[in-house]
Amino acid sequence: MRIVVLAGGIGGARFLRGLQRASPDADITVIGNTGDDIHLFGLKVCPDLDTVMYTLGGGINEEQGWGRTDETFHLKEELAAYGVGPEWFGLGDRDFATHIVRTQMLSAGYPLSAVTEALCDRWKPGVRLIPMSDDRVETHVAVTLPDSGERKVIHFQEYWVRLRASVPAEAVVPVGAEQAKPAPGVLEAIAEADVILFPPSNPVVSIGTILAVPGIREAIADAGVPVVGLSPIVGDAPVRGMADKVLAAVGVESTAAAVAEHYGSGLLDGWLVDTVDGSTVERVEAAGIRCRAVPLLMSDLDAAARMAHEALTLAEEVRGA
Ligand code: FO1
Repeated sequence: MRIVVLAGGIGGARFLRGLQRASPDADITVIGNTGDDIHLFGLKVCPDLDTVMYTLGGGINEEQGWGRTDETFHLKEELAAYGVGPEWFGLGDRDFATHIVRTQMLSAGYPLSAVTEALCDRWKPGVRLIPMSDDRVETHVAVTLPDSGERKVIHFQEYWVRLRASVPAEAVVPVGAEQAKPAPGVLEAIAEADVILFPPSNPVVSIGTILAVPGIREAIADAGVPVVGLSPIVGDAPVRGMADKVLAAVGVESTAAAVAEHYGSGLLDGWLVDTVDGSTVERVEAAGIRCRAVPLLMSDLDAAARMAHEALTLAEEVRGA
């Protein structure tokens, strides 16, 4: 079975590990979000691609869900000693190697998709990881800074890591998305898929950014195969991260049903909500999206595998409908 998964960072990567367990023979293609990418110290950092690669490749810092395990920060300390920032983004020594190799290959003219394939040759994630685009897309967030009251547009990473999403996101802009083209292989993978999954990644800055690349949303809507998503919101709050902050920016309430309606029945055929949101199944089905309430807390690999199995089961129900 050919499965295509649109993935952001931590939630998407953990779901993918469960999907591999639930469907070990599946041919999985991951379309990775690159809107979180940031250029630091002259290097291109791709947080969501690296989180998928490290998580499935066995190198992830498990508690954090990002960065490498057994990490040290000598390079970061030395840069700080020279007064070279930013200090708020925790790049570790092992992680720096990934960004150096990536930047070296990009400078040599390789597209990000080829670079990602090369990096995955080492990590062997067991999926095909393709960036949503080879073109530069960087999510920025409009905020009113707490101390000065100044209104500013800042990089998503500054909003998420330095400000800890502590102020409302007044607008979320995937800069460059309109001009971006799907990376080679993205549209082909969608066209050849037997099922397409939206894992519990951030619906605005992760999955929303991938869908903002012209051609991708249309390809999924026209794929003619079941498209099933899992709610990242459980009991009106995001399981992890700051989905509620950015959902507000796009006028979507932080509920499992509102996220399904946000994606729309033109895109989604099926939607899994957590058992605590069982009462919302009716509202989602009224939106033309088949809905089931199942446990959605990805507390461990077995839980993630059960969720993946539920998503694939719902996809077959949708296909048979
Ligand atoms: N997240 C943090 O909360 N603090 C950090 O210092 C941090 C550093 C970091 C370095 C490399 C990387 O690939 C990811 C990093 N992240 C950090 C996570 C990152 O902000 C998020 O994983 C995604 O951008 C959102 O999913």
